[in-house]
Amino acid sequence: MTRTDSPDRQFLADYRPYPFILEQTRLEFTLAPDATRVRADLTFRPRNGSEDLLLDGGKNLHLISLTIDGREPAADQVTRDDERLVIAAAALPDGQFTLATEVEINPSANTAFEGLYISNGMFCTQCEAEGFRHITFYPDRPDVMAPFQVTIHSDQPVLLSNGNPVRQEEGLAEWHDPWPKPAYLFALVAGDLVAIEDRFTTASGRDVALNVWVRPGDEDRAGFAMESLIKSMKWDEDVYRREYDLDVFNIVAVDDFNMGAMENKGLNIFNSKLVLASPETATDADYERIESVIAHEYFHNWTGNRITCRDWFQLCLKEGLTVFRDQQFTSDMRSASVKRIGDVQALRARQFREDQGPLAHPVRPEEYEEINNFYTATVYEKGAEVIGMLKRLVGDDGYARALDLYFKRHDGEAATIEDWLKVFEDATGRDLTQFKRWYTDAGTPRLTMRETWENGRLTLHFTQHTPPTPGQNDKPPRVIPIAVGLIGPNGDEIEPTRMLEMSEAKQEFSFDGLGARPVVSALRGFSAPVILERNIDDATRAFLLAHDTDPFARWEAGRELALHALTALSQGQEGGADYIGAIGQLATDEDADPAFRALCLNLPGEEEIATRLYAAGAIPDPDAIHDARNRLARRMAETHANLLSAIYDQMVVPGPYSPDADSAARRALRISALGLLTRIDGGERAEVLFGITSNMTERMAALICLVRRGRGGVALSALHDQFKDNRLVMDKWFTVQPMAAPPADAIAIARQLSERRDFDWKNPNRFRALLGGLAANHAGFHAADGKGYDFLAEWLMKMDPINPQIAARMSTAFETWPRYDENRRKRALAALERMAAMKGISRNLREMVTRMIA
Ligand code: 0A1
Ligand code: ZN
Repeated sequence: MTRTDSPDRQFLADYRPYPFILEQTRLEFTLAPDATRVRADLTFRPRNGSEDLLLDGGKNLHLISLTIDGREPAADQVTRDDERLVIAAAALPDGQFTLATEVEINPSANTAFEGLYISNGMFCTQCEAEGFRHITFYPDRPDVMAPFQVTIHSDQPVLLSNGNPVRQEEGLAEWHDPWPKPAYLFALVAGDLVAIEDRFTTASGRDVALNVWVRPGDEDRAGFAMESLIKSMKWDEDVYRREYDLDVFNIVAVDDFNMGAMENKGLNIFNSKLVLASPETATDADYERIESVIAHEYFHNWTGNRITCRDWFQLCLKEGLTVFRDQQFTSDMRSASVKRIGDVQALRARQFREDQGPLAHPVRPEEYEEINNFYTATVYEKGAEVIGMLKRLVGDDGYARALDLYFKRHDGEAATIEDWLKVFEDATGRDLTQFKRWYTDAGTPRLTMRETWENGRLTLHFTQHTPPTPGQNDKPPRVIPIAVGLIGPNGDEIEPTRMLEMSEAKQEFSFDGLGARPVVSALRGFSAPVILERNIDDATRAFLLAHDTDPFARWEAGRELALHALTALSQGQEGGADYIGAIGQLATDEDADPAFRALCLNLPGEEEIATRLYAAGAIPDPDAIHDARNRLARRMAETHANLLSAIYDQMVVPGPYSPDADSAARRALRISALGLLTRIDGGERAEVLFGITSNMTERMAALICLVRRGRGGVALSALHDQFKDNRLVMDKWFTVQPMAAPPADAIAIARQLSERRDFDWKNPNRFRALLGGLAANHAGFHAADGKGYDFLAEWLMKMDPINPQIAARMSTAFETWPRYDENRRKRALAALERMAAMKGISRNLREMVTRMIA
């Protein structure tokens, strides 16, 4: 590793099982905002021989008492430092014993939202990855699993924890979770909440009570979350044969939450933005996201909870698989091809970007300083892609057999990637030694394809190469599934999809007996997360955009055309004619799904263009890219004005709003047309639409168009007046202004917004809304004078002492700094160095900035 060594660094190679078995965990909470008492009774048994008992627990735990089987150990047998408590082996009985501790903690002082904290007067917890150690002394590691018995004393009306309720009375509740679990899956909620209720009967007849808990007044926005939960439960039974295993399933929405949601056993806790939705406040994208995250957290019940991770290096074991499952679910609920294209776009925007820069790491990292910094697109989204490839290689039946074996063999265990690959080997007989490189080697492989044609034989010549990433220079070839089809000159498919398996650095595949030279449709369905480089002209791309039967490959052909035009335009060359022509045809193709047509009409974003230029060896110029994109959009609008206007009128969705996929698809196409038309109509349509529509999808779309044209004032005030008391809508209001502003105004706008009283920056959603909005304005954030970098760094340094996770997460806006010109690089580096030098910097932010500077 090129990074500086640190005493905090953890290594996969150092794994050792915990020397004790934890047989039972009993917790008793007496809740008070400033002084909560936590009593823990932990029954241990030594695994073998006598060792010291190490318990995680930091400075925030005020120890009141500690006994072993009821007796206090001698003072010199218990030692403490900033991170743990150690009980000397000599103080421990030979066999089973119970350690009882009582600590006092202060939830109202917990601004980092890790452990037990208070959000809007409600007690709640977040324990993944290492939050439980802020609640009590405990072996806070995922391979230590135990059944939990929890008692809560509190005057809050609703008291929840994991498992099944065993006692509920005024001021007291008792919960029992029979399924052994690690501490990171513990949860507690106490507050003034109301539930919307439903029930679900599992395939084997278990009657499960379902509740979505929200603050009074929010009940009418929780129905969609409940519907999504029921669909998820049914789907996991139908597709994976997985049933729910408790009598209740609770979901709670909280306003202060660092991430999206959390899969605590039987008590999922959600960021309220992923639960609450109504047509007036949520967009189609919000609805789709809610449906998929509810599914994701529910699916964790089997992939994460029943089978968990041995250690945090194995995070992708539960996250890659659960993302893969939620993607399958959404494909089944909505349009599979549109979902696939969306997932590839997200992967390229976030994961390829990560792989291209200083934060690149393997899907299964081998070292870290702060595990919270590894909840990344690589672990999640690339982790899911790797499973998709595995499924392609072993086939659907092989995958089903392997998964059945996985659940059977590892239920109740804390497993590893080796265990995961072994079930595939055992179930299918396939050797996965080479495949494992997808888990251990970072970086996006570059795949090149060249064609030769001779006497009715088409040969595809492939090479693969993975560029170096931090700490990994040489990467041997890996197995790559390449889905290929052939299209005849008349546009008919002559060879349906075939899966080629590449395993060497260089390899050829031939197709014989062909009458005329076909056009190759390669990497269909994005069969592997690689960058495919092929020499192909715009006319052939336009042909594929018109004829390819694989929706991904078809979309990709259009994307490539657009990117080709945009990179040329941004470098002062001509381009775009083929793309504009081909898009006109596709936009009028009434047989194509409107959502697909919308995807094809949307130009690649500026960040994507920059990534493409950098990958091709150029230095991206953010202002030139912004300009090129504007010019191409304007030309598209001018060329197809009538067509776009017809689409805009035709795609009105009649009747009351419904978030279903078909209606959303029509709105998506209508909005794409609006975005282009706004380039030439001065914003007239957007203004009218904003005034008359009542759904947030169209209102936001119109607002973005107006802000982009510098005409957002009236609409922004109207939205503010109507929704100033709705946090989630106000978050959108804070995002859209810096995000869609003309780049030259973005920083001033962000600064002005940051000075408002309602910029409640300690709320993670609000902070992300404003700073994330600015970072999403590519040319604005990367302003040549470095003001964007300075502004973000200033806020990260302010946030770090309050909430290090959020500061570290948002610092990834800097990860692309090495790709820009020298002036920008110098300014970004100066901002990073300022942060690195900050006194008292958190481990979270320190690790991120050090990796980015290295
Ligand atoms: N396991 C959750 C994500 C999550 C991770 C960390 C958290 O706090 C640091 C919170 C949530 C998921 O995959 O949804
Ligand atoms: Zn997850």
